[in-house]
Amino acid sequence: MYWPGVIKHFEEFLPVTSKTPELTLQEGNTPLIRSYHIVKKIHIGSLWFKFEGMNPTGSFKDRGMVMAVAKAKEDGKKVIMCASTGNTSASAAAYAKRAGLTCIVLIPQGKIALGKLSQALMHGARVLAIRGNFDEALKIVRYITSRYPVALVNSINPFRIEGQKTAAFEVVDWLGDQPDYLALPVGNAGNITAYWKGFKELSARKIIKRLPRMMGFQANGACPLVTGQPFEHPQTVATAIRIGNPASWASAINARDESGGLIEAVTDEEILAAQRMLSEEEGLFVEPASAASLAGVLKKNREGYFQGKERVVGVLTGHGLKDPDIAIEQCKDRIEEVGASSEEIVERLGIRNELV
Ligand code: AN7
Repeated sequence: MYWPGVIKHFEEFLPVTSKTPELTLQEGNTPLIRSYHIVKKIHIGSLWFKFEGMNPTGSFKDRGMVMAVAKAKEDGKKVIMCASTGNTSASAAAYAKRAGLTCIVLIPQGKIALGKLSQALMHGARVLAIRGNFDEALKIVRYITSRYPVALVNSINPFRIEGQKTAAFEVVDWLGDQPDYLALPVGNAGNITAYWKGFKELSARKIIKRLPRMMGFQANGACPLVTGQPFEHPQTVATAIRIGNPASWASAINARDESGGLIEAVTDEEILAAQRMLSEEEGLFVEPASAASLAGVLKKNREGYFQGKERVVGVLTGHGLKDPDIAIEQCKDRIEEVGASSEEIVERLGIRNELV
């Protein structure tokens, strides 16, 4: 079946006018994959993964970006700009080209995953690596975009949230109903804001009867929404969510409280263990930040949080290929070097029963 992308498919829910240019890389319509194996370790009814790494640039950012870039173009802007821990820059760079606009990205030097950097560069964005962190980069982008004719496409741009909320619509479409819990990683807090907005709109239109509880998870070296204080020097292996002062702070807290949910922290070790579990047991390769959803669900399960019948959706925000370094770092010892010889390999594998 033909999929026209999120703007066309969800037109009636989005700020689309007769002047909004057509724009799509056929983002959205990502799979909601049922857990076969990991679910057995958790005291819940069913576990599903919304695999946002299947979007055209490999992360959930494409949903909001297509909307923000289309609106920037509608507004006559020629240049878009963002600060990014990586995925936003990859998405902005791709959609800018698609729309015929120029893209400038500010990234924290040395702290973005290789796959994301390669995307921004290959799509011909102007890439400025600042000697500072994401929060400093965002401050600079806010300053420049408020004074020059450059469109800001970070998630403080409300069109980003509008596009991103379509993920909530798809969860409900695929599941046939709302989940009981939606677990997701939280960095700048645009995504939790967007999902909550999406679910509330479905509820207002009586498409769902109850609202899910939102479970946000930050890395414990970068968990301002948990401590209530900005982190001046956020640190985590999950570079995507290495953010010390989330732009959508208030709306994240609102999503947590209105939904009766929670925002908690998980350790880097828990994040990496969940990342390995997803790839080794379920066949799903995600980047470290994305594994924070599962790490959080496993943590709440250990604490006896679930009753046993809940339907839980974990959002897997970005593809594992985004960050090959951290993946390889964790398992490079497992590569076995052998001679180019059948006998040696049969011997090494310990294969016994010969067919012939
Ligand atoms: C894989 O690209 O902030 O809480 O600049 O890349 O909406 O910020 C990325 C964030 C989760 C957190 N998972 O989402 C950026 C950026 C992945 C991400 C998040 C990000 P928000």
